[in-house]
Amino acid sequence: MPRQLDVTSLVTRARDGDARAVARLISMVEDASPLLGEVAAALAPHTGHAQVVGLTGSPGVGKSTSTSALVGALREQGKRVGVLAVDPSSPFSGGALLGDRVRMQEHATDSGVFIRSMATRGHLGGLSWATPQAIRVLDAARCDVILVETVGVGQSEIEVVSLADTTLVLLAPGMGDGIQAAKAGILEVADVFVVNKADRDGADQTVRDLRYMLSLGRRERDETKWKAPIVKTVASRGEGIGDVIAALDKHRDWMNRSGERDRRRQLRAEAEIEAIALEKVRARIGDLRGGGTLPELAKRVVAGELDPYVAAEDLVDTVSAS
Ligand SMILES: Nc1nc2c(ncn2[C@@H]2O[C@H](COP(=O)(O)OP(=O)(O)OP(=O)(O)O)[C@@H](O)[C@H]2O)c(=O)[nH]1
Ligand SMILES: [Mg+2]
Repeated sequence: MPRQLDVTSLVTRARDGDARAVARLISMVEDASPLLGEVAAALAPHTGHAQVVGLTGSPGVGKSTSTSALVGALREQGKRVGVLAVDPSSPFSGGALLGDRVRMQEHATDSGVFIRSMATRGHLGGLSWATPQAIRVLDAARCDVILVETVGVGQSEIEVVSLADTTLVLLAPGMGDGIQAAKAGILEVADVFVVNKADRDGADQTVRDLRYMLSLGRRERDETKWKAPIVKTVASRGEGIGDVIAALDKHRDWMNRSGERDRRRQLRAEAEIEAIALEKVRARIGDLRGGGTLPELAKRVVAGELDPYVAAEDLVDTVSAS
């Protein structure tokens, strides 16, 4: 790889399905390469086609196993598939996700599948910043479906939801998941519920509990609204995966018909712009520290000449003007 990277040719190669070019572009995103702006510009005209599917749920519920099974089923339909495994708790790419790599091994040599682990801790703004860019890379690389698996830890669940066109929430029997899900507010954001490990005792009870909790939230019967279906699976044996795919297709059609797809994408773009803008503002404030503006303001606050609110206003004005 030459030192001077030709971004345009990288993007062209990624569009032709060159896995190394895809990997390289995602690395540039992850490392916040100085060429990031150029990368984003080169990707932009080629994005907006993929269906982005988020998978979330408690640790060990079967997200990776389901992802792998979904990849297999989508490949049988001839679709090109991208997989992003996002671990917001780890600063190391691949470390905590090693097990996933093993599970994904069967797809490792398939040229129609791109698999990438991302660690987002240490990134300012966590998921909100690097993951959407990685999704753009896979989208531009002509993936029909992009599966984004996130280890469920509170905020990141909500973040992955805002990234996805369709959100799968996974539960398993006997994990007290239903109640946890209700607490996390995840019930409202699920487009499809998957009760995995249906080979275990209590799966039907989990489905009943879930139905009951959903019925509590659905007071008015608005027929135009999407009602998240509940699908039972045994991901480790591939059972029910066809039903999950059918539910995904149905949700995609509804999203297109109802205008919800565009509404979500609009919100997603707004959040993305905001995250990048905040990042830029932070960087500029950092520069001002070096330039003396921030220390100067601080000195005046210490001396009682200025209150910190006025000083902060000053700082924002200086940043906006620069
Ligand atoms: N009995 C049973 N076990 C399953 C099923 N699906 C997955 N498992 C097992 O459950 C364990 C966890 O599965 P994973 O797919 O790694 O779960 P995960 O949600 O990705 O886990 P984290 O990424 O650690 O949050 C593994 O040992 C799987 O083999 C299932 O349908 N039935
Ligand atoms: Mg996993």
